[in-house]
Amino acid sequence: MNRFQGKHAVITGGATGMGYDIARRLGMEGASLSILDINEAALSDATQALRADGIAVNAYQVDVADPREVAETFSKLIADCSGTLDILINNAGIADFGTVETTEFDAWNKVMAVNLNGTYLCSKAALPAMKQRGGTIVNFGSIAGMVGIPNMAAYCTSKAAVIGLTKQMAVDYSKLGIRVNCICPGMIADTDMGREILGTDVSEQLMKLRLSKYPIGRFGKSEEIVAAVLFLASDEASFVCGSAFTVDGAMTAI
Ligand code: 1HS
Repeated sequence: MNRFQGKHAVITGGATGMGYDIARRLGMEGASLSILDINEAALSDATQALRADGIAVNAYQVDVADPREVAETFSKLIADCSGTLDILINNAGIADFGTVETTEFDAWNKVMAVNLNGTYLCSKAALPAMKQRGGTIVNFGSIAGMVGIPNMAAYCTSKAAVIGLTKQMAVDYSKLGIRVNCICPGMIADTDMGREILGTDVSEQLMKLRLSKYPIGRFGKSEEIVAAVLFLASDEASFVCGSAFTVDGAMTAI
């Protein structure tokens, strides 16, 4: 398939993990890329690997939680791609563990700053260029924004806010030719974040309890989220707008 021929896609957190996989799949289907990441060494490795696959890519080191850095980065990348910004994937995100009582205020603020403010700031910086010829934004919500996950107070709250922001932006921008959706993954076992969350299960019993919430009988795989993100970003999803698109093995259906 060549669904993204002639399109330019921006992926935050694009140097590693699922962000890298999304970037690579978009590139393999014809998109040119801007990958953004806080990790400079990972950006350099990712850029080399993507170019070796014949993908046109520019890389930008940025902290998505920093308003000044985001504004400067987007003004540079928009100039570099001659203003043709078609797709924004707000993938950058972090997890944190704790109840409301045990979550320190600094940790709370950091999760909000990356997951929520980062999504807001990158969208704000991309929209003026995107409005010129239409486009699409895919945010990263989570089932954790729909149901409470034990010991993840800040993460759940940040993802619920991203779902709200997604719906709000869809209302303001759909009439301008910009579709905004969010993907809401369930537990994805083969990502750094998935491993981090599963690592909090101190016993076999806790792991079984987590798994028992998944009617499909297993956790998800990164490639299953990547495929859904590409669908949302593609013209095949032309009437999908303001959606919190669950990819969760029916975890939130029961
Ligand atoms: C990482 C992704 O946002 C999903 S959080 C899922 C936690 S649980 O369902 O395994 O408890």
